[in-house]
Amino acid sequence: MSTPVERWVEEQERIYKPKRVYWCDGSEAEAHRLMEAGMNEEKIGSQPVFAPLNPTNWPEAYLHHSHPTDVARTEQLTFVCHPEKDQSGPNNNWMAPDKAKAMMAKLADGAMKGRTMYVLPYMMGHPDSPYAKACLQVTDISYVAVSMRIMTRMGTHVLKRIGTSERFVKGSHSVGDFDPGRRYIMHFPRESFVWSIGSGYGGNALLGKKCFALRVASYLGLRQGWLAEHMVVMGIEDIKGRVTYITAAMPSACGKTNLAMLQSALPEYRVFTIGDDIAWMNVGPDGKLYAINPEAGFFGVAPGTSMKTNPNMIRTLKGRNFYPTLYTNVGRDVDTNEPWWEGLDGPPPNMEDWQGRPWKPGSKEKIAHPNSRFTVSLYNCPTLSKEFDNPKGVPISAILIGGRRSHLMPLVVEAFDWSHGVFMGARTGSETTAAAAGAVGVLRRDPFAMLPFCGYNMGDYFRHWMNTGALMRNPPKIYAVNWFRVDENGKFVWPGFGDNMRVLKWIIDRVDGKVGAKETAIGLVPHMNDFNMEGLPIPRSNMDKLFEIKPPEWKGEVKEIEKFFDSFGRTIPFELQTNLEKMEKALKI
Ligand code: OXD
Ligand code: MN
Repeated sequence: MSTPVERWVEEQERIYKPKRVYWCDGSEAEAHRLMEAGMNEEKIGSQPVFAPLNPTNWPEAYLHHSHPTDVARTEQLTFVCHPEKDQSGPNNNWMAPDKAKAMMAKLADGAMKGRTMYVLPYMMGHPDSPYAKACLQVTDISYVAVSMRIMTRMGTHVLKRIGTSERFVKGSHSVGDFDPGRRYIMHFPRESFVWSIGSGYGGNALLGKKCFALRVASYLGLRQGWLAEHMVVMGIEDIKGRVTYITAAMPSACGKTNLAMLQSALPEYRVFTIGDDIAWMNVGPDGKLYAINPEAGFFGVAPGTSMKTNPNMIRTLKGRNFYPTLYTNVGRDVDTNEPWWEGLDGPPPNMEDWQGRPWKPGSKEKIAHPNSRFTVSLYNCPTLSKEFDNPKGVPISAILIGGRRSHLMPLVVEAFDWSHGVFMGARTGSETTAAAAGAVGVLRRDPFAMLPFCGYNMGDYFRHWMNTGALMRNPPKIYAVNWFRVDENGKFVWPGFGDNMRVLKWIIDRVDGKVGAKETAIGLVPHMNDFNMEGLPIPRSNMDKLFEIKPPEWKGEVKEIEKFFDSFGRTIPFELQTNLEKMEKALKI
């Protein structure tokens, strides 16, 4: 008798008709074989899937060029298929599940002819964690198989854990012919099933990440009473060795990875990394909120990463523990065969761009794609927390919610209470980045940085956040943060990076009840003499600019928030409306 896992894989084989089926065991020897296949057998267009980079400075490093039309998440081709449109909400594209499956079956029919179908058994979360989930993905490209081995805990042990159970998470993936017209990422949250065709890009193809650990898991969290969030998880140790754990939600390409492994500008603090992208948060038996990072790797944005901005990431990339590290759509120094991206250092004279084309010095074209990425194991990270593998997770004292706002939003604001914090999360706006296809720099509402990742109606999601607060004896404090305010000349006012520790210090002091705060119409802000400005390279007047609240500017914002909340109709919790009205009154606008 075959098991449900075997039967599902046989069904996938019947659909895709691959030349052969290969079950991955997650071993390092196998990773070497997959890299060989990617260098010698598989191609994207005329280029091999992987090319080795200079291992002297960049150990175990390989370059991957994606298909040029396949460089970011494609939100317009991403669907969440609940039985009713209203269950997916205005925040998602929707198609009836049967219709979506029929369409995908046509695209999938024979799509793996002449190719290998890799079967990937993997865990999201530590296998011993009560919060972990056992998953299976099929794919037809070594890039995805190797990336999943870095990003998750992959191996035969997962098959043993699933055994004869029907309850495993299913991901069906084929790159198809990379035709954007035949590219869809379809989610069926009620069946814990994702079907993705036509893209090899991380967020569309590594199905454990955005597709399962956020879209499908957020829906599981709604049903089971927990939260799947687009958040950093980190510990901050003070000089006495006491660690405060926090999570932080920020939209894609807004500095989550830099924050997760920040090198503190204040010598009395050290940061320990648990995760840079996804947090699963459960209320523990003691009534506190605990977070795990379900992933095991970083899929980070390369441009802007340097010894100056994120030295710990450069150390991670140059670490030697876990094979291999992948570089996708970065540039290449032709003389030294090293990876290169904007912001790393001055451009070497002889470069190839992200598509492998010679780059002419002086050209205005980017060398690395703005959304070029590295894929590297968290176990390489020198700041990895010793709690990373703790199955229980870490207790969370504060939740930060960030956006990229060049105006209006102060550097940091504390919520009056949980309900006000949920309001702050729900109303968050952010200027768009290159992590998703489409225009960059356009302001859109991105509540809790989850707009592209919430696997159900966001009105119900806000209600779920409200309810989760009520389950806790002492819920974490909630903060809105914004590192991106600019001055009259368009220059960032706040230095960011290691200096963000100053904001974190104030938050820790607040959590510990050591300092007071100033009440404003939009929340609590620091008294400047409680805010550590020692050695800060900006004048006090600029600090005032960072906390300035200009009621006339807020008028438009309030209108926008109102419109946004209205778009959810009856599902929007009344508490959000009440908080909005209170804020409007307090601003006297
Ligand atoms: C990511 C994203 O890749 O948010 O993490 O796009
Ligand atoms: Mn992300």
